[in-house]
Amino acid sequence: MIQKITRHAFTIITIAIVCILISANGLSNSNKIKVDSLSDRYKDLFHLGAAINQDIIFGKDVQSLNIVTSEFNSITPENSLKWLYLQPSPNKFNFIAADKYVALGIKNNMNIVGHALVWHNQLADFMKNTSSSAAFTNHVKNHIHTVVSRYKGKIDAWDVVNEAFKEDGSLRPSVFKKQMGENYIEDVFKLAETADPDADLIYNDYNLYKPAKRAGVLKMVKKLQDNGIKINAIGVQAHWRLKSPSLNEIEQMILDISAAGVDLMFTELDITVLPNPWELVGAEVTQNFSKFEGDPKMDPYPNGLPKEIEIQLAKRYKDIFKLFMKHQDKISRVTFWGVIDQYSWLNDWPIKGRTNYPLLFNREYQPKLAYKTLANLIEN
Ligand code: 9MR
Repeated sequence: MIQKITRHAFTIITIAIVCILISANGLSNSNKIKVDSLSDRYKDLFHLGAAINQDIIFGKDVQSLNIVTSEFNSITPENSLKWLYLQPSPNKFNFIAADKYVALGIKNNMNIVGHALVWHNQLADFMKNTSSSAAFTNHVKNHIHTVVSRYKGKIDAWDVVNEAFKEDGSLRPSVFKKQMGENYIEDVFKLAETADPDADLIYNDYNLYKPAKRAGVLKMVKKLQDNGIKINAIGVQAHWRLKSPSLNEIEQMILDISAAGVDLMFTELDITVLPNPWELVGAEVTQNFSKFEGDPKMDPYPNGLPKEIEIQLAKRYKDIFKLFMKHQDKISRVTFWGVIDQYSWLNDWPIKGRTNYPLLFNREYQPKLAYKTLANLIEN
């Protein structure tokens, strides 16, 4: 009898425990809030991307890689697809990093950007030393054909030409202009289109919020359009500061570019929080700022970002994104130039060895206030 009662009691207790576990589990499931990634939140507005370096591409920086694959839906190679690395000597291509980069984008179903086909920087030395114009042009044809065809149907958009204009809106006297002539931009856009007719073709540059430079670029766009040459978008680099450009300047730029009948992509967004030597010494870009290296006045936050600056940065990102949201019909992508502050190019430019904080993730791979502010701009 006692045995029977004990058996019953045991059964009842077991059933009770199972019920408690089931209901607790149900409760926790119903309480679980799914938190969307940043790119999920903005997915109905525009692609949200990040530029990724070699360590991310090769999976050495796993934490950054995890941020990229979970938070962004577009990638740009920070350096790996530049001419110097793809074709360092004539017709000797190295596709190891580029293949890995493209495979990463495909695996994660991302929008994949190619950066950049024609640029006077990070160009192979042999191109700078080629004396015959015909040979130079053949190298350009070969480069564009080989690289763009290899990733046909895989790379969604190409920065075909990067930084071809001077601040006054005239064509930069680059080696491309010197060797291929005034119409080289048209020629290389045609070459890119032939190699992959379906890829979006972009002209990419900085300081386009400045009217004179923008006017020069938009004149070129019109020339291409008038001649029936495909150009899909203007890439606005957006290496900006806490206080400039003004929101009015940015808005005018958005309106003007859109009115030219091309798409607008913010291709390289970051915001420096450090003092700018140009403000101190004028506006000559080629100026050497090495005299400021190690100057504590120019590197005020080596041990961490003060709260009030972090708040200013978040507010600046918020203001900019509100503008982007207002004009989302004209903007198809916003890409940050990097993932965590530690590896931003802005730690070394325009003064080497500073500690900058321009991005959405800090040196501990944690989302900053700026990230949270942008996430909260859009309801979960
Ligand atoms: O972020 C890139 C940095 O690692 C390179 O050293 C630098 C060389 O010029 O290029 C940086 O990326 C540039 C991009 O390719 C074009 N627009 C300006 C970017 C910042 O300089």
